[in-house]
Amino acid sequence: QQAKPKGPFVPKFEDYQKVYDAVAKRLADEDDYDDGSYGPVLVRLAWHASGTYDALTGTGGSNGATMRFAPEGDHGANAGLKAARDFLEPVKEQFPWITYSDLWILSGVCAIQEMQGPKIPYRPGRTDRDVSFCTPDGRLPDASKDRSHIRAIFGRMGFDDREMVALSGAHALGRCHTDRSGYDGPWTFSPTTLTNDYFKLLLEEKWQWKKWNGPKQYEDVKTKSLMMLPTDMEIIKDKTFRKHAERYAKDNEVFFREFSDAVAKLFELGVPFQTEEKWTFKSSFD
Ligand code: DDH
Repeated sequence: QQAKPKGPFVPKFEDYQKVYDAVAKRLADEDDYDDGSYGPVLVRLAWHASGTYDALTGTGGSNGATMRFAPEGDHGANAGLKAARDFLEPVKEQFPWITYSDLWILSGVCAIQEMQGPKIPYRPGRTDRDVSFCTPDGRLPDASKDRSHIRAIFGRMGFDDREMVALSGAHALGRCHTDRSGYDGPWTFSPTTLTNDYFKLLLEEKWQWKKWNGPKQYEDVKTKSLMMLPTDMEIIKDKTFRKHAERYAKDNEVFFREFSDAVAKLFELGVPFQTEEKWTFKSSFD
């Protein structure tokens, strides 16, 4: 008879792949949410956990999962993300050894890959931290603002113009909700599949201000069923941003490569990793 292994359970790649598989299965099963998938809101959870990073002070970022607590969970920018956190609760119960911080980011990676996006390299090592690590409100972007705001917010995290445009391509996914941000509608016709359509539509469609009582947003002239935020429109109004938008609109492979690099960087901001090695999870359709 073999002796039981002693010491604490040290999860390996296979164990994290099992968590990935469980999230992927839930994504496939729970298909009567929004446009048929929790994928977009999971991506947004991982991004809002990471996007609080401030390079100058080293505060914020995905280490800590402090959005679980007020005040951070109640920040206006995080409205609606409880749906994503609640969706992951059964997975956390099934794999109690994983930290919320690692789970949220792993789920963002899973959602991107399961929505046919590029592989996103991942490594674990985030620890959960208490309410005292909550970041102040105002670190995430405000959609009503212009290019100088985009550069200030993403520059604070350590991104350059090219990376800012690549990251914006995430708006191929999901939609705006009037009861969350106040804005309304999806950016693309396939909001549960990652493509470079966000850039194609931005550049190829005609856009006009939507006439309504809500916050200022654009609608496409042809169908009036798509939307762009004021910050989205800055991506083609600014000369440098536009150059990258055109590259991504022309070539989905280039977009996928640079999006993957930028998202992997975003998801690791401020995390004190113990290991160099990054993993690539197998997708459910590999
Ligand atoms: Fe975003 N985003 N985002 N976004 N975002 C919204 C939804 C989604 C901004 C504002 C909004 C990124 C950048 C920006 C996703 C991913 C990413 C909504 C609507 C607003 C408003 C929320 C709601 O009503 O439910 C602004 C401003 C910026 C900016 O760059 C200036 C980035 C970098 C990402 C990323 O993932 C890398 C996703 C996905 C959604 C769809 C969520 C959903 O529930 O559907």
